[in-house]
Amino acid sequence: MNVLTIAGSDPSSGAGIQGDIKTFNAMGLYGLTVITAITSQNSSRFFRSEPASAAIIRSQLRAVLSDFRVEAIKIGMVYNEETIDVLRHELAGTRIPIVLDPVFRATTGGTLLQEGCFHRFKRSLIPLAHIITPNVPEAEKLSGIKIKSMADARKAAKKIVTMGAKNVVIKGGHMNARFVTDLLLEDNKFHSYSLRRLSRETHGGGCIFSAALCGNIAKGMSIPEAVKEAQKISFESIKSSRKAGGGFSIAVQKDSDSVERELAIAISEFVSSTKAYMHIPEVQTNFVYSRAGPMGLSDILGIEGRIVRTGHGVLVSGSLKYGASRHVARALLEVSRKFPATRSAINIKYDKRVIERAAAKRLQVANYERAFEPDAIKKAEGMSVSWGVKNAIAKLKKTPDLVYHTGDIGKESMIIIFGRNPKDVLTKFYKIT
Ligand code: PXL
Repeated sequence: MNVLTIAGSDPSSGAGIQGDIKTFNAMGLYGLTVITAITSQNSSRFFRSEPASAAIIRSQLRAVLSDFRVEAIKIGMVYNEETIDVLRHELAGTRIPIVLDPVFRATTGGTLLQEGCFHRFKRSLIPLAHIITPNVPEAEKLSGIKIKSMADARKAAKKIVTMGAKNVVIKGGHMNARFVTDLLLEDNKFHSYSLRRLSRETHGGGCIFSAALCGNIAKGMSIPEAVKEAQKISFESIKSSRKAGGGFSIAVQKDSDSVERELAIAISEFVSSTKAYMHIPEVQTNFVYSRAGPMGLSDILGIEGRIVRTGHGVLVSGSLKYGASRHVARALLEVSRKFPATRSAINIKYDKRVIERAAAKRLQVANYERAFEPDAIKKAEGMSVSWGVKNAIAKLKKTPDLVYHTGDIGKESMIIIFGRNPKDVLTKFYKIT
C-alpha cells in the first residue's frame, strides 16, 4: 500500500520527510515523497532552510501520482506561497484523502511557514484537508481562539471546520495536564482520546502522529479509529525516544506487529497485481495471517471487510483486525492444527485451470465435496469450512498448498491457497495463475 508525504527535509531525521518515511516503513507501508524545502537543523538548533522551486515540486508530484496508486497523502512543511499554489492547483479535486499537518515552527525554532503566507495557507490548503492536525498553539493561530480548556478547544475545532477542513483533531500535548487529550471533531461529533503524559520533549513526535494518521487512513480505518491508533503510535515512539544528538531526544518509531506488517505488504502487492481481479470470487476475497500457534480465530489477522473486485481492478475495503475473518480463518485454523508451519491463506475464485496448473507444478492439492456434508454441520453456523478442510487434509502427509471444493446448491465453489506466510501464499498465487 502506497502513501505520500509532501514535506521538508530534516537532516536530523527526526521530523519531516525522513521521519515520515520511517513511520510509514514501521507501519508496513510504502512511503513516497515530494520534497518542498531543505532545512538545515540538528537536535538543538535550526540554521536555515531553502524552498524547492515550484517547478520541481510540481514535477515530483506528477511523477509519483501518475505512476503509483496512492491511498493517502500527508502535507507537512510547505514554507512559501509558490508551494501552496502548486499544491492547491495539483491536488484540488483529488479523491485521495489528505492529512494536513499545519506546521509553522520547528521544535528548535525555525520557520516552517513564512509569516506572510498564513492567510493563503488557510484559504488554499485547509479546504483540501480530509483531516487537519494542529497542536494547541497551531489551533490557536488558525482559529484566533486562546485555548485554555477543553471547551476552548471545542470552539477552536468548530471554527477550523468552517474554514473547509472536513475533520479536525487538536493534539493536546501542549496543554498542561496529567493526561494528553486529543480532541477530534468528526462529522459534527466530538471524540476525545487520552493517554498518560510522558515527561519528555522530543523532536518528531508531531510528524509521527500525522504520518501514522495518514497511514491508518490508507489502511482503511475510520477517522476515529485512525486518530486513536495514531495517538498510540506517537505515544509509543515518544516513550522510546533516544538522545541521538546533543539536544532534543528524537522520537523512534516502533515497528508494528510483524504479522500485521507482512500481511499489509502482501495485500498491497496483491491488489497492485494486474491479474488479481480475475480471481476474486462472488463472495470476495480475504487474506489472513496467523500468530504462531493460534488458539482460535482471535489469533488470526484478516481484513474486516474484503478485497473486492472493481471492474478490471481490485481494492481493499476495510482494515486489518484480529478475528475479522471467519471463513478463510477457519480453514487456516484447521490446516495449522495439523501443519503448524502453515500460517497464512487467501481464498480465490474456483477455476479448473488453476487446479490443473497447481498439479502440474507439483503443488499439494486437496479437495472436499460440499454435497457430502452432514446436515448437522450444514446447520451449524460457520462449521462447513472446518468440516470440509479437515476432511480434505485428513490423509495428507505433507502440508497442503491448495484446498478446493466445487460448490453445492447456493454455495460458490472456491480455492484456498495456504502458505507459511503471506509472501509464500503470494508466490504460489503467481505460480498457478
Ligand atoms: O514537526 C514539524 C516539522 C515538520 N517538518 C520539518 C521540521 C519539523 C520540526 O522540526 O523540521 C522539516
